Amino acid sequence: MRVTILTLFPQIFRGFLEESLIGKAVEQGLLKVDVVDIRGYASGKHRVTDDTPFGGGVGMVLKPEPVVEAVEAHRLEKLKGRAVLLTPRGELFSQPMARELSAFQQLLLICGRYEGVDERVTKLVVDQEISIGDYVLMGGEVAAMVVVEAVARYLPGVVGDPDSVAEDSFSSGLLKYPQYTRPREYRGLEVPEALLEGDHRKIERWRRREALRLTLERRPDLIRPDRLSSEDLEFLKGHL
Ligand code: 6GU
Repeated sequence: MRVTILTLFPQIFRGFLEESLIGKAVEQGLLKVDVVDIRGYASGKHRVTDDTPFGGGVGMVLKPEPVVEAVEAHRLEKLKGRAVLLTPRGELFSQPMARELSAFQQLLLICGRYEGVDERVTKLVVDQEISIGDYVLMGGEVAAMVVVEAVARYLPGVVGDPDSVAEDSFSSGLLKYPQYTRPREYRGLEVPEALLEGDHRKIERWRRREALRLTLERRPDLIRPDRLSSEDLEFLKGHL
């Protein structure tokens, strides 16, 4: 997959693209990332990228020409691509969306800034608008990183063990069970017995129940009774 990030602040992405699993994926060529400075597509001596809003009001609006021209210059016609604008008014990002986006050969991520982006950018070149949650960020850059991480986990070879993608919170529809590693006792806190005996059925049962308990407590909105076994439902009844 090729990811093309369009931003006024390309430096924000430096450490992100070099470190950890994203850095490795880029190094191994599993993921190709270009960070494009929108200012490079602005005209005039001062390469101005923003202007005051028609109709008045606070703040500045990202001008249409540099954004549209940057998209047009970097959209690869031979690749099946999707142009995404990161904006708080977008559709709420989710695990299914991450999986869908992982099927495209090119993702163009346009980072909004200021009080908004001229609406003609959306009309001319944007396929989809995405928000990462109900809060306001100063720009789309952090949101673009969120999308890159969530999508990259679905690309073959990026996450060492494909089971860890399948088992995650949300893929199963439940929050993930608690994890423990050595030592068996730390500051008086013991690892639960069920995990120590090597009895795999017992371990699975404990994990399933902990996942159900956590999900009921913190995210009851995620619980879909039609996707639960009769044993799951029986266990949940005992916790209502
Ligand atoms: Cl994608 N952009 C901005 N500026 N704020 C956000 C967001 C995006 N998602 C949530 N808040």
